[in-house]
Amino acid sequence: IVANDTTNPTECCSSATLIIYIVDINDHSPEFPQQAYILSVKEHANIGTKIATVRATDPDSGSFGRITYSLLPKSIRNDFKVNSTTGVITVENNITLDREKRPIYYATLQATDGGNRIGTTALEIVLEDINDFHPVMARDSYTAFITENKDNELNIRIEAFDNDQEGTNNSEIRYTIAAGDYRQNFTIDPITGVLRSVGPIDREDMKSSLNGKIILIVEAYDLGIPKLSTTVNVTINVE
Ligand SMILES: [Ca+2]
Ligand SMILES: [Ca+2]
Ligand SMILES: [Ca+2]
Ligand SMILES: [Ca+2]
Repeated sequence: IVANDTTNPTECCSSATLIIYIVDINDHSPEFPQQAYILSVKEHANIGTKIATVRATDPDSGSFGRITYSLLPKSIRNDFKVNSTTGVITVENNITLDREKRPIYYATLQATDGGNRIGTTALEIVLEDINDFHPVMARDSYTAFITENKDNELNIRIEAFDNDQEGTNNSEIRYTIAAGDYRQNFTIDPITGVLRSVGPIDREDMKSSLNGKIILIVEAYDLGIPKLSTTVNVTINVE
């Protein structure tokens, strides 16, 4: 600023330097780099397990650029948590995060600056399967009748189911004969569960205490790590 109270254009004046401060206004909302994020975490992961860090930016200064994070809807906060200052998303409840009940969660991550301007991004949180289901037999027990001295007479299918994710090792089942007298006289197809007799069985050769009854214990196990299994009794009456 120059002040001049003479008509002399030179050596006339006094001057002062004026610094103008531009006062920031809150003209930016927080912004996330992506409109949506697909995140994943193992089902039943421990409380506090870190899933991801999702942060927004806001170029305003001071509190107008200071971001607070929150998850919406409120009900999602029973299962997941976001650190309000860091944007780190973690597991909040390891029991309810159950892929067999609900495999995918949808949430909105909201960023709010100190002037209440808001930015949001969509979260899709996918639960990864763990092997937490045992195979379950289709029946409590199996009974079959075969005639002695006849070849390859037995042909029954043992069947089990597994609730873990379809098409993965966690639900893929194999069958085996785990125990039983005369088990060497039988085979089971490990994949189809079809149980067959191998060669004839002579009832008179069997231990009399068995009373013509052979009990095989068939095991069904999945291919998860660690594997889980179940067994069923198969009673074969030799007549
Ligand atoms: Ca702002
Ligand atoms: Ca589960
Ligand atoms: Ca599972
Ligand atoms: Ca399983």
